[in-house]
Amino acid sequence: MSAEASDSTAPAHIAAIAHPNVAIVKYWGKQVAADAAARNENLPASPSLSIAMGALATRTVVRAASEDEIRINGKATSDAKVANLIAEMRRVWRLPPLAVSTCNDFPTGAGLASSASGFAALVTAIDGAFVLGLSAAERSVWARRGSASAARSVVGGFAELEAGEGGAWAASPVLGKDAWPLEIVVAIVSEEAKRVPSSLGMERSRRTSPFYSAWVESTHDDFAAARQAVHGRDFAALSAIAESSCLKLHALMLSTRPGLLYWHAATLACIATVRRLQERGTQVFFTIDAGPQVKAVCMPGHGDAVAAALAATPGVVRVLRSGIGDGARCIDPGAMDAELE
Ligand code: 2P0
Repeated sequence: MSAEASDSTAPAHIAAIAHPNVAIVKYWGKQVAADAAARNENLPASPSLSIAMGALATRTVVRAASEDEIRINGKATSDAKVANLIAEMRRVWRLPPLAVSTCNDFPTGAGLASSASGFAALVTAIDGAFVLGLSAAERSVWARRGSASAARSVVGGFAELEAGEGGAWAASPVLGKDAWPLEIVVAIVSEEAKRVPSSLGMERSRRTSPFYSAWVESTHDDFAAARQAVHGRDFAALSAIAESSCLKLHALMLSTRPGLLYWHAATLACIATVRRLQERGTQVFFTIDAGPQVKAVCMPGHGDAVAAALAATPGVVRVLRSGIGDGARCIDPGAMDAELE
């Protein structure tokens, strides 16, 4: 990529698809930025590891237009993070005004990582539309600038995000999606968007929680152990690390001032359900991100029992089931047009 803005010519329009991801080892906190340029890099304070949910998707179409326009789920919106990322890309490429239209087939802003799939799809669509020729690692870096978890959705499968050579942060694959076909059952307990967005919440944790430095430090160890468990397909080890990282994150959130409490009563009921399943020998573990939904990750063959038990848990609105998904990629825009009509 050159520092000089370079001309980019576009075909009519391009669509891309990306999947949200479930963090197994969580990211919550950014490196302290010395200036605006460093702030735009959006560098995490600690590494993270995730699995993509192939049955949930964001689809995004990008077109050259007379002025910038962003539509999310059919509604025109002004999204500062999207505008900021496009502005950053324009410092490198001479992009025309863009019409961006993005649709999620799952609840938006409710702890299901819609910003992860959203920025992964956006960067992939812009790369495709303007033939920028970016590698997956470069798209991951651009997506990270929008939302750090989006770096992992570019890669898909089992993905890790950590500091690379010279402190550059791009996600990379740990295992492909077919190498260990785990299933994810998502218990939706509320479809409402969260009140405190993640970026704001994590900055508040950094500033106010007495546990923040222990969180960052211990996450490096969790990350190394999780990566080893994934490489070894060791479900018991991965379960222990994932539940611990999840509960530690929520303890950090609770110790933030004012406290961040994303759980609902039904969230706790779902944890109790997963615990009961585990006592009966079902191979499953729970994890929860910045929202009330519970994601139950299970070994192949255990999904039916987990989905039935979570669907019967009081307060659960519905359950979604997913296998592990691919990374972000361009798709036929015709299919997308039909969906958006
Ligand atoms: C994660 N979360 O690792 C953690 C777990 C939520 C809980 O990444 O500020 O939307 O845009 O980089 O990626 C949510 O935060 O935050 C998140 P920004 P992002 O998936």
